[in-house]
This record gives sequence, structure tokens and C-alpha cells, in this order.
Amino acid sequence: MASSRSGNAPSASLDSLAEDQYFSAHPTPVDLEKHVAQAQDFINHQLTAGRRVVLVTSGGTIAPLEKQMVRFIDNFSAGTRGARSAEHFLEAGYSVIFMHRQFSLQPFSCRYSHTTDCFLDYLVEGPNGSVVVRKDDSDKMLQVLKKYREVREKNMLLFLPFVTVNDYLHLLRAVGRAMQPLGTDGLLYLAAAVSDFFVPPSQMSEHKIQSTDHAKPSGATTTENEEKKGIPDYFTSPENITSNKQLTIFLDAVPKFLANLVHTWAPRCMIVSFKLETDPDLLLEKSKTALSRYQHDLVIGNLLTTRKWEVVFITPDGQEKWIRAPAHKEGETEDRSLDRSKLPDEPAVELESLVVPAVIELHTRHIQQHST
Ligand code: 9Z3
Repeated sequence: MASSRSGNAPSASLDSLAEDQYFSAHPTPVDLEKHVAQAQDFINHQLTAGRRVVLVTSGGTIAPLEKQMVRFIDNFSAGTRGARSAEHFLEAGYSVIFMHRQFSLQPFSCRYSHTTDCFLDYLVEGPNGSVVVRKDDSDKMLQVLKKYREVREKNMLLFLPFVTVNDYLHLLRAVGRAMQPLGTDGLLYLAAAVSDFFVPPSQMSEHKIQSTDHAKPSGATTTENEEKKGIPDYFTSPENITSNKQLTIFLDAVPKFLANLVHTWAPRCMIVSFKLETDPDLLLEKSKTALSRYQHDLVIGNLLTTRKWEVVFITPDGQEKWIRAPAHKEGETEDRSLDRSKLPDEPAVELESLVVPAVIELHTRHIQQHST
């Protein structure tokens, strides 16, 4: 059966209007052309090699508060899910476009960065002025190094960084479109924690927001001087706090482009999104709503506190399937909602080693069902 979701969107013309409006009003990142060229070369290589390709998005995006950015709003994501998942996809023979927040965790090196040990702690002085890996760590590090070298030598891993939510959206659209030639062999695994709110450029101060400029009542008009400095009315303080120099920032919702990705940018690829909640009572409902709204292939729901321990797969057939990492005692599995307060930092088996094979199984089914 041929698969094309193109044109199936209930509100396709609205989606396309929103896309035109966003991408014409929000500046194209300076490196976009270079990154897209890299993605195209990489994808062409994989097409020749006959490999499946997964785009893994990873880490958080930031929402800048100023054009010449001094301050920004960030989120908690370190990129653990994305980095580990990328390793498991590579292990299974996929080529990986790792689209990640700059300086967040990366596959393989994540085993040694952002840890409690500094990388220098792994090194000692060797013979003749050389530097060698500490004895206890060298076997494990050699395995990690070999795997990393192998995928780099085979050109199976491409790193593409983003920082702001705008960088992310431009890059996602361009790379999604570049994946079209892969057809059903393409998989998008959207694990990045994308900002929901931002200050749109039309409302953003050019320069650093000054603390002295905010002691004025809400609704006060911007002074001529402030207009020259590009400080908009968006950053005014409510009347009752004028003497405290508090800053009130109004944020707009970041438009969602998942429908555009599903129906227009990469219509034949399998698309997996993640849904993050903190309230267990909302997780299933929100995950199901996302799947029915965007009509993609899989939503993986997770809660902030238990995200290393369990996720739930929501599929279009209405099924919900929990995947749980074994608890800290060997062989023991939790068969109910996890009590975070009783858990150690990490499960005995990393969750992504179970999640990724389950996603691959669904991808294989997607290919079988939708190949021409
Ligand atoms: C996730 O839910 C990821 O699993 C985490 C991973 C961000 C929780 P870490 O990087 O955390 O390992 O520390 N990602 C998606 C989060 C998200 O922003 N989803 C949007 C939403 O929930 C939909 S695209 O509305």
C-alpha cells in the first residue's frame, strides 16, 4: 500500500499559512545552509548504502529575551534520552542525524561528559610523558571508543547543533524535507524538549533589558528614548510593583509544526514524538490528544520524575503500552506507577535499550505496510 499523508491534514491550508507566516517572520539561522548541505550529503550516502536513517532530536531549546542575547529562558533537558537512543539506533544499524542542543549530551561521549567525574579524572600520566586512561576505566572506554570510531568511519553519525527554538524549527523543517527521498526508511524521533513559549522577534528588545527601564506602571507608553533603544512595551511592570523594579515578560505560544512535518515535510517517514508531563493524571490523555491531533505514528509519553524508568507508547490503534526498566534488584520489574522517592538515580538497565528496539519494530511494520 502506498503511504502518503500529504494533503490529508484536516486544516492543511491553515497549517501552511501558519508555516509561511512563521518562517518569513523569523530569521533564518546563519549556519542553516551549511547544515542542510551536510544533511543532504549524509542522506545521499545512506541511500547508496541502503541504510535506514533516524533523525534524533535531543536537548532543550532556549527562548532568547533580547536580540543581542544576554538572557534567555531554558529548560531542564540534558539530552540523555536523545544521546542514549542514538547509540541504540546505531547499534541496530541505523544511520543517525543527531540534531542536538549545542553542548548537550552526545552519543558515546555522554558516558564521560556531564558526569560527576571530570574527564581529567579518567586520565593518568603514562610512560615517557604520555597520557593514558586510568586502568579501571580503560576496558570500558576502549569499547565506547571503538563503537564511536566505527560509526564515524562508516559515516553513520552526523551532528547538527541548534540553540534557540527558532534555530530548531528552521533546522527541523529543512532536515525533514531533506529526508523525503528516504521514503519509509526515514524515521523521526523527536526527543528534544522544545520551548512552548517565546518572545517573538517583533516584540524583542534589541539590546540588553535595563533594570532601570522597568520601574513604570503597566500600560505606560514607551518613551521616545526607549523606542530608540528598541525596548518595547512588552517588558513593563504591573502598577503595584513599580517600586520593586520587577520585570514582567509576556510570552507568545511557539507555533506547533508537527502537522506540517507529518503531512508535508516528511510525509512517508515514520514520525515519533515525545510527550512530557509532570502530572501523572494528564499523561495519557495529553499523549492521546497529541496523536489524534497530528496523526503521526507514535507518541511516547513520559513523566519528568520517572522518565529514566518508564515510558508509555500510544499508537494509532488506540493501544497503550508501558515500557519499564528493570528495578535496581536484578530481574525485578515494576508493574505499577513508580514511586520516585524509592528509586536510585539510574535503573539497572537503561530504558533506551528497551525503547529503541520497540520503536524499530514499529518502524519495520511501517515500512512493510507503506512500501509501494
Ligand atoms: C521528552 O519527553 C524527553 O523524553 C525528555 C528527556 C526531554 C523528557 P532528558 O533530555 O529528558 O533525557 O533529560 N521530550 C519531549 C518533550 C517535549 O517538549 N514534548 C512536547 C510536549 O510535551 C511535544 S514536542 O508538548
